[in-house]
Amino acid sequence: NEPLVIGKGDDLKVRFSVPADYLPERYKPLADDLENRFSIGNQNNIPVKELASLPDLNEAFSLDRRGSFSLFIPQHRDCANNLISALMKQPSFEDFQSLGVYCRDRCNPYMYIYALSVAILHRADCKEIPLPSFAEVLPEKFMDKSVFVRMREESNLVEPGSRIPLEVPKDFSASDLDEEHRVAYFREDIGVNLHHWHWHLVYPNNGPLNIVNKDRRGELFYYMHQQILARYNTERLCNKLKRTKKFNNLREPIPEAYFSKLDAANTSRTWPPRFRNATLGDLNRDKEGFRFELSDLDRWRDRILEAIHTGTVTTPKGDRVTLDIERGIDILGNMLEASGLSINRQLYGELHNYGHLAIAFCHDPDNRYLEQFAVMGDTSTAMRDPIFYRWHENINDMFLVYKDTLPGYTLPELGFKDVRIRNVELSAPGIPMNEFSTFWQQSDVNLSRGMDFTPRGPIFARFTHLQHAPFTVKINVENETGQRRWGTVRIFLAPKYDERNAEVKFKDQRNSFIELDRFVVELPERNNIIERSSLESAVTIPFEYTFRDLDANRPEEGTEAVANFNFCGCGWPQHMLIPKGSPEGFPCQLFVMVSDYEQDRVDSPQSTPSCDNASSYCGVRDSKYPDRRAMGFPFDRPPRGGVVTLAQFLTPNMAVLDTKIKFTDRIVAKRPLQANRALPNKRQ
Ligand code: CUO
Repeated sequence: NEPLVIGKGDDLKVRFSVPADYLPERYKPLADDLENRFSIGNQNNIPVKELASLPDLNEAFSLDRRGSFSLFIPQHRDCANNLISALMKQPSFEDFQSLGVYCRDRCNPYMYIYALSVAILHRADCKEIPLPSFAEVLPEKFMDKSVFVRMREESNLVEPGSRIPLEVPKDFSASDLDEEHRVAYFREDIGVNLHHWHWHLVYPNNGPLNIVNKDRRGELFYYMHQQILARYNTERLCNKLKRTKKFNNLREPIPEAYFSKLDAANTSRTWPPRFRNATLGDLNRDKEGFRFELSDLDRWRDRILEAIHTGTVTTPKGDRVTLDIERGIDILGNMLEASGLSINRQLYGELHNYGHLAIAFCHDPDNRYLEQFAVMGDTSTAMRDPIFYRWHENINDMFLVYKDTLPGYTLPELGFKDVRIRNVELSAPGIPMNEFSTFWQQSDVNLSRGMDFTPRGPIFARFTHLQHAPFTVKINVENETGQRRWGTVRIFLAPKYDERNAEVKFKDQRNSFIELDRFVVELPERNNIIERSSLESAVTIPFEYTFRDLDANRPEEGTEAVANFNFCGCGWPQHMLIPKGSPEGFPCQLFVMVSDYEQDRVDSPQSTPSCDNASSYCGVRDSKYPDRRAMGFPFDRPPRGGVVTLAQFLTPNMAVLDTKIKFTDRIVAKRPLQANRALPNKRQ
């Protein structure tokens, strides 16, 4: 461990000059020696101011430095919130930096990185500080532990520059004997897991109110996770698996096993696995300071369903609040999660978070084996496990029960007077019209920043991940109003057939549409041709944000791209935009709609939107969610009376294109490392 240097890995070539009093007691006698040993020349030393008075951080420091950290555990959250509040309150950037340096060697490192990241994302004076990729800071949470042993060997024997990338096998966590493994490429994708970690950083479930209370936060919790499920289920169908089944009977054995092969370097333990047919038990974890029974979860679920069926929730004072069309889903999202904005945590409990814990501790519910939680307990690893989707299906199902109580959208709500879509085309160079093309690609991630070892210098892990050929959607929109109009284009994709090879019924299909893009267009002419590249999608972050070399890809200081870099860590990875498809071509329906921007516009002035890169799943920093419609519109509510098929659902401003996703089962693209690649400065 290097007490003095922030940013492991000497390729960063900066260090903080730490006031001697900041060193932990253990290292104080070594101050001079450490100063000499880690000195790297004057020009890269960052002087750290000594704070006149330090805030009370006893709670933050009480969390075991060599233990684990979970956002789902209330006590851990309280510790993190103590640190977040202190970091947020620092009056100047220098004070903030100073406190960050002071805390680094006194805190649990997982909690520290979380709290520091939240603070950097939310402090006005940190907008231009890019967060390093979390997969580089803590690679142990994203890849097979065997890679680290190989890495040490390679680094010890071979000079930087001559080292070869260490290939991480695609099938490291299981074999095809386990049929769930067919979708492991999705569950274990680095970008997918980074997105989930980042989403929960941008939308912390608890903490200072000014951080938690964001526009339509609860609704976005519902929508982002609903979209993950829709995507996962499409991947399952592509791989001839049934859609995932909700896990709602908590006493039922869980047939899906999971062995992550991840390492927990900080605790020197491996992540506990879950064996086949494991069952949950009542939790009594004195170590983490919580206990609850499975019957508590059942009771909360019943109360939530009762609230949905009666259309009202009860506040702690006993008042009834209606779950109306405007706010209902937002109230429910915060209540089910539960976030600090829950309308009544006493009554409705903490269903989603405690479900994560019940599953994550099922191997040791009362701590008799002194085991820590499994991957379901951590937002950066939870999506690896098949049970994540089954648990979230259960949560999502309750949201759907609510949505089904709402009336279908009327024709005027769906329509756009005198505006119609004439034609939609999908094209990609070298690929048959109206087809998506998917394949495997290899990309590299620099591991050296996340590792404490010498000799230093870059060393890369090479991953095989899904990729698709970039494509363009061309839409011909006719505007017969005789006036310049504005519209919002909404593009979705859904499987055409279900697991029995029968055409999906619209009542099911509407829940399986995955959003591909949403953007505003001007319709000045009678006949308008709109061409939109998949690289501009409002759902995704650019490829370079996932697989990036921090230094090579760092945007230039002072550019807009710098401000975009952070919040934009949140966003669906571009390489996972299109599901895998199948070698014979997986039939899908591409849905395109142009809605009336007058009905979509968000009125509040957008204060200099900094990151609006992936606004569909992540919102826009410091701004309202940029679309007034319910998230998932027009598929979030049941269809209007009499509508049974997708064709019947369509109004003239919508169109459907039958497409196929054709998958080539080989590594088609290898992406060599490139220095100084410019980051696309993508706007919504
Ligand atoms: Cu994102 Cu369950 O909420 O993990």
